[in-house]
Amino acid sequence: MIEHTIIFTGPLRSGKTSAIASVSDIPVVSTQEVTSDLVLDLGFGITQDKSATLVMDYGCMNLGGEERIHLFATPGDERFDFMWDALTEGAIGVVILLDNSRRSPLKEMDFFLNAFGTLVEKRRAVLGINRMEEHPIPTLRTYQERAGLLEVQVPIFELDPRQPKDVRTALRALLYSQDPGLVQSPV
Ligand SMILES: Nc1nc2c(ncn2[C@@H]2O[C@H](COP(=O)(O)OP(=O)(O)OP(=O)(O)O)[C@@H](O)[C@H]2O)c(=O)[nH]1
Ligand SMILES: [Mg+2]
Repeated sequence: MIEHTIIFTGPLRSGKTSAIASVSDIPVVSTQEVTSDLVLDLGFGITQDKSATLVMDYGCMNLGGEERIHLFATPGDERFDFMWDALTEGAIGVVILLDNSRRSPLKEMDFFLNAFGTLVEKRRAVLGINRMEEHPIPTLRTYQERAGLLEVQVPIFELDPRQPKDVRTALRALLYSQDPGLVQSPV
């Protein structure tokens, strides 16, 4: 069996758990935490009590034959960021999800490109921007210009994590950078 690992990361509520749930062949193994003291900042001063990933989420995709991808989602909360390096070591790539409704998604982009710098340098990262349907600004071009300034080469997509086809597009881009032959597989 050939095993690959792909990480989904990004700020709080950027759709990491949803993305894994969209494409996983198994029910997502989730560590969701629902706490009354967890008040999420949804931007524009709107806050909401909700559940969030506490430690990690796990899903899995069979590519057919003897190949499968393990999918891990980090928590948005940085309390567990010490685990990121260990996860990165075994991963073929990272999907960085950014929430376009946040106040400073470009700053968050900088933060995550830096935190997952080892994969980004090897061009094993893609950026997925969500909530663009309601928040079209910053545009993809702005993100691309920012990436250009930082001298990083990453594919940048509009990505609704609830849509399997959007998540699959991001995964395909990552697999392609790993091995163009893999794109034949039914991701
Ligand atoms: N309208 C809209 N809702 C979205 C989008 N992406 C995610 N959501 C919603 O945002 C909420 C949070 O999504 P999650 O998948 O839990 O986000 P997460 O990144 O795992 O969150 P944490 O684990 O708390 O960091 C869910 O209710 C999603 O359905 C999007 O592109 N558009
Ligand atoms: Mg989550």
